[in-house]
Amino acid sequence: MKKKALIYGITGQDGAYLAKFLLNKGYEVHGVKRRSSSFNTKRLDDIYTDPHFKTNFFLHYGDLTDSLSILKTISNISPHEIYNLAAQSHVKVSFDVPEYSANVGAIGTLRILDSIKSLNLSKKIKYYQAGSSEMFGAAIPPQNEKTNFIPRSPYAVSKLFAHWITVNYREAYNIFACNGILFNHESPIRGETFVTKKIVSALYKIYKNKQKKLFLGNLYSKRDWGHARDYVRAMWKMLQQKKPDDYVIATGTQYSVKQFINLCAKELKMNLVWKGKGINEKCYWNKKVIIEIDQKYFRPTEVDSLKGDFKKAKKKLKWKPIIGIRDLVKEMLDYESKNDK
Ligand code: NAP
Ligand code: G4F
Repeated sequence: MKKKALIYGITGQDGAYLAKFLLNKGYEVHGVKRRSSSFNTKRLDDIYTDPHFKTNFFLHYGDLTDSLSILKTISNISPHEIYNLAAQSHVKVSFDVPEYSANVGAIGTLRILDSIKSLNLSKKIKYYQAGSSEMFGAAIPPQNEKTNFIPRSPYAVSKLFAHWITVNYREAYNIFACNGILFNHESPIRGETFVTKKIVSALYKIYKNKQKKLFLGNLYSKRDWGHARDYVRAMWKMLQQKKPDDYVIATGTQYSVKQFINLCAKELKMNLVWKGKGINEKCYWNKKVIIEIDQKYFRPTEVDSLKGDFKKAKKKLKWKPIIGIRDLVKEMLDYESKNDK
């Protein structure tokens, strides 16, 4: 029998990669999209087919703040696997909309888990929870499954609730539920306001003389950046194990935001010169200032250094990342060039 998967957050970066991955594995894929005043399914254009004709891909309206829609969708579809990738996923924005971020990220997770339990589907459905390395916050790197969580944002705190409620429903109701603790992962279809996409897209435009300047916040935080294509494979692998468990997914390497900029510039053969310190630091290209610091992009509390230790995933899931940071940068730049109008 064909396996059925239900993806919350299908219109996001990871949702799009996971949907394609599961369709290639022969799954029937269902996804939940939010109603919005303009199209929000751009990332799915290449796999969407008219449901009036034969297809393995279906979209349904819903929202993680709406318990009734969650209960109805899970009951109607009765999937074998649920992947909960939905969240207000921008850390800086979570300081502006903390209650909403918690409603979706924390209580939304509870709503799905409790629907599985209430519908007596605990034995049938396997559940994946999109946890985050942000939960480690101020913990000293390298971080692994045994590292203490010291969250530094409303987003991270909401993800911690989601993490522990997933553990609790696994233990209390025997649900096959796994937490993936994923470090940053990027791609050409990364949201425009995350730092890698913002840098790649702006540097490319500056290089083509279509933009004059880029404004950024903290250049010295360090992140462990992988590729989303590698990371969705790990999500699926977690649900194929004999027992449910929690796993760190990372590359084990880290770069600062400034190093990431320099990697992009190298790929574009742009010779950058950095001058000044703190908020007065500036980056020059061809004697013109192209990058400046704007205080508004700093967070009230920052996560300075993330670097994952993924030994457990390597041993138990036989997973490791394939795409390195240089290939990630190349792929992101190629995408900008192909979509340059
Ligand atoms: P993303 O591109 O921001 O996608 C988030 C998805 O959640 C979108 O489909 C969005 O829908 C949906 N969503 C937001 N609010 C919702 C609501 N109230 N009800 C239903 N759906 C809602 O995020 P991503 O990078 O793919 O990340 C996927 C998940 O992994 C997120 O939970 C994120 O927090 C987590 N995570 C990401 C990373 C990373 O580096 N990418 C690392 C660790 C964990 P719209 O398209 O309509 O906005
Ligand atoms: O790209 P970012 O916004 O990603 P951040 O905050 O690490 O969060 C991402 O990864 C998490 C996993 O650890 C996910 F859970 C989360 O959903 C999201 O996908 O920022 C990365 C770093 C930060 O230190 C930030 O302060 O870049 C710094 N930064 C500097 N200038 C900036 C900017 N970030 C953004 N978004 N925009 C800037 O102009």
